[in-house]
Amino acid sequence: MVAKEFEYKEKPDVLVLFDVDGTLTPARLTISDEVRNTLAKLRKKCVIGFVGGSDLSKQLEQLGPTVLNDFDYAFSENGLTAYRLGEKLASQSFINWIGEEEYNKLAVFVLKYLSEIELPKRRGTFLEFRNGMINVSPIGRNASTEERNEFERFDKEHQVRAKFVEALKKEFPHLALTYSIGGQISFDVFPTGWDKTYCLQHVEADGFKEIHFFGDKTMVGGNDYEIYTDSRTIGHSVKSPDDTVRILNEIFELN
Ligand code: M1P
Repeated sequence: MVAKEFEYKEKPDVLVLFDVDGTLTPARLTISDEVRNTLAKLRKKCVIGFVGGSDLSKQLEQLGPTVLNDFDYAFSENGLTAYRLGEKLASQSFINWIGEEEYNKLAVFVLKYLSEIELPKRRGTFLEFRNGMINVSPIGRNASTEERNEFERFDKEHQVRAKFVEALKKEFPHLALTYSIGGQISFDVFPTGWDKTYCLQHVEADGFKEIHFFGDKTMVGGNDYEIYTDSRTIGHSVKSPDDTVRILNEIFELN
């Protein structure tokens, strides 16, 4: 049965979910008017939501201050922070899952490892503590856009993040953690299973007949892979926000 709140739409039993970086916006940058207008047209037809790895403060910067009103569903940190029609839904937390003692060991290892590796530049905020995960960045989250691009090139050559992840797996084999390199300068660490498929439990009660997912990191190891290949979704792999708009116009006949 279709939820009452969505009855006004043309296709109230169709949900379209979007990754943020590389799908709705260029990496870490803001949404264009073209994407915004396309989403507004789509929302008249279907139920729409975003599911990002970042926390809500980043999505407010990227998608705009009215983001909770512009989408039917808003999922930050893979859905560990979740909103439906602007109302917050109940969710779990990383710290409750891992416990203070193990988290302390993990944080100490991360900070020690970071202090010992060779890097051309270091900025600030190397370990970001979020509700549903931690985010680890060798250069630091305070890096500028130019510094991000520099780090990304350096990392391609030296595999800083991949080596770091291997060291963490070796040190903490008893923890069921997933390490996800989804962006340019960092990687996310969260309990296995708390990938983007986590958000799907929040939409179950609305009984959608079709759930579309659009993402750019859909390859194995990318942070869209699990939800893109999940049997509950119809996955669309995109190369850029322009590509997203093109496919939406084709499938949902928005023009
Ligand atoms: O949304 C993808 C990733 O975006 C950011 O990554 P980075 O800062 O490395 O470009 C982070 O917010 C990360 O958590 C997120 O998965």
